[in-house]
Amino acid sequence: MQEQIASLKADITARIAGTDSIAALEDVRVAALGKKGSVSGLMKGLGGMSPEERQVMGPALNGLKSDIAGDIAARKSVLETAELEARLAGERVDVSLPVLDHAAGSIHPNSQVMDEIAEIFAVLGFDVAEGPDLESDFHNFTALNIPEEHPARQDHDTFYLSPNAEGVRKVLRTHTSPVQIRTMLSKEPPIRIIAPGRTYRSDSDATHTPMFHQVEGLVIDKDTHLGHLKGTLEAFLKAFFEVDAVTLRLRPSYFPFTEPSMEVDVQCSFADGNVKIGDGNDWLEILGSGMVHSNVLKACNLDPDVYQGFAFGCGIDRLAMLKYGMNDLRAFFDGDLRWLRHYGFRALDLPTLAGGLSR
Ligand code: 2NM
Repeated sequence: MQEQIASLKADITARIAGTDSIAALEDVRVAALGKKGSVSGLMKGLGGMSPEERQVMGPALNGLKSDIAGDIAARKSVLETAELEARLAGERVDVSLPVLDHAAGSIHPNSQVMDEIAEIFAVLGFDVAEGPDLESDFHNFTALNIPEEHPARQDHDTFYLSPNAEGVRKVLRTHTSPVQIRTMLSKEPPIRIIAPGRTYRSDSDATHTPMFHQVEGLVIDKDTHLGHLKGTLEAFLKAFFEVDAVTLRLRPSYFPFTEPSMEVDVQCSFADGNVKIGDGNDWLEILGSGMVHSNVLKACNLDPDVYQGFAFGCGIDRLAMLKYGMNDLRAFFDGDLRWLRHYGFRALDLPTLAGGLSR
């Protein structure tokens, strides 16, 4: 019997060592330790032994069983490591390979303009904030002082999703302002952010697409005033249009989420169909802005007697058209390679203020 155990052990140990996969190892385990396995068969014989025999063979068989279980576990971990390494080797990418033809692709004007804007505002101390495209009614409207039944809800030509089981319907955000709401709800002032991204309104013609891009900005602190707003926008527009000076005109306007609200025009001139930003005898409407409404601050749990701030917003597509002389918004979404190559923003060039934004 002792010899039988020793030879069985040698046999199973050799088979374990010979396995080359987890599946093969499992077969060996079932053949040895499974209900009808060889070791289990020997264990069954214990019942017919004399008490003296059983006292010797019981522990011997239990030792065999636990030795084999240990060997299987050890082999399993070796096989698992080998399988993982083989998979990783198969997925290996050589990131040190040189880019063969990086001029073949180009950056979309919207992405280029977003990179330029992020760079300008980074130098002014602004973080980039992001949020979901699918928003709640609260973040897109209610917290922005646009209550239920407010006409501005219709003005926005909102895309609504079907209500869920609880009757709650989400909206495709009509502006990036919900990102500002989320930021005010989750961060302590001082806050300085820009929120660039996709926005959606049911509107489509030569100057409107149902999905478009916006950038909005928000500053909240204890003594923020209109002077900060004007200075920030002046610095931004000067850097963005790469001119030495811009003249701004602030016209009174109305937004539910700001009070006072103003439209910002920039002085410009038109010559042979080209617009030149900076000076001249014309004005171009370029941004909406204002001081954040006290109702918005309250909705974000900020005390209007302690905190104030300003916000602004504008269309990225429109900024790109003005800066790079594009005349039809629909070309932005055609995916026409000739159009993209014509503007040719190089894939590996990141705009920097020091290096020149657009070169
Ligand atoms: C605009 C114009 C004016 C704006 C306001 C806010 C918030 F969340 F602070 F209330 N975010 N964005 C704002 C203000 C946006 O876009 C034309």
